[in-house]
Amino acid sequence: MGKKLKKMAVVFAAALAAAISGGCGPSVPKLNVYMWSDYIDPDIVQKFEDENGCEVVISIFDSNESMYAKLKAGGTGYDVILPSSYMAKVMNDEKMIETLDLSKLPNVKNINSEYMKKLALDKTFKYSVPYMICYSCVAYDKGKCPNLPDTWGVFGDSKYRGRMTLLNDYRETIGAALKANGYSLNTRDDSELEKAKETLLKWKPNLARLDNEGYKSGVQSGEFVVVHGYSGDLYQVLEESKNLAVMIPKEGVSLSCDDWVIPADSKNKDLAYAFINYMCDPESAAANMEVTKYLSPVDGASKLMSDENAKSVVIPKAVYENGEMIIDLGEDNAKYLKIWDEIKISQ
Ligand code: SPD
Repeated sequence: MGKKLKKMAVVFAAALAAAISGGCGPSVPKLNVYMWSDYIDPDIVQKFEDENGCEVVISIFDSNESMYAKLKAGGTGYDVILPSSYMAKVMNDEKMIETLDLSKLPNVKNINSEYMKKLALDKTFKYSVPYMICYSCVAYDKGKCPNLPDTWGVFGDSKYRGRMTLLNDYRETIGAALKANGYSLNTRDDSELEKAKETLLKWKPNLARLDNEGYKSGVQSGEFVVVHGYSGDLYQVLEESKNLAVMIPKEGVSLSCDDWVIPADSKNKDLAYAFINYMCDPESAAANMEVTKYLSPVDGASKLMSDENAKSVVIPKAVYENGEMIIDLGEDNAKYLKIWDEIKISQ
């Protein structure tokens, strides 16, 4: 975790302590944001609060599915949520989120038009606004895994048994096994999915666990030597640990984008629009990229970063060439969930 994100954790702890001790003060509007961890510059959040006379309260989820399950179980009170594009589509289909009023989002003009044409799932900002583009790849300990081959097949190598993790994210991890077999990570084909399941059943005994958050400190501390993770999170870790390197499997990786949406039951819609609009400003986007190491689709943002930082968020050409955007599979999603259940219960 970088210095700024550590600072955010301290501020969060202080806010929690104040809340528990019953601290009181002038009441200001609260914007409740539900999003992934280590994923925003705390200084940008502070600037938004100062300029809008409000308090931003950030709650964290660690997967699209846990967020969705929480909302379906009655979780309310959020004003802005940050699902991946394929999950935003599901939420839109199920009328869980607002149809956006673009007159309140003038800064969407800054979103890169090529991104919107080629990769975005919601091409007209009907219900979502893209925030950061992500791919998933592998980080490893260079000392303990010299000459690690650039293939998903490393998860089948029993040499690293008990010291590897795969993401606890069914689209990402089944996607990795599909790619390892040369298939699309959006396949609907039963025999291809069966092959991916067999691959995962072979990999599973080599894993310490399926993990979506702990892999970052785990690979830093040396508990794990090979971890599957989200690109920016891995580059955040690499910045602090010179013994680690990133490997991009040659068979191809997933691409996804996390998109801002406004839940239909938000009580602070105007503030929610203002927040999303603020994140589409090039200065905010540049600051968020510097901290998170993900690539923002906001035009003009990279120019505001140092050359070194701007270079560090560029998505390698090979990722675009071999990568595939995760899309929503509608009813065929059930095929993936069935396999995932079988993988989870297997020993
Ligand atoms: N710190 C988590 C950042 C989340 C990155 N995006 C996840 C995409 C899942 N497909």
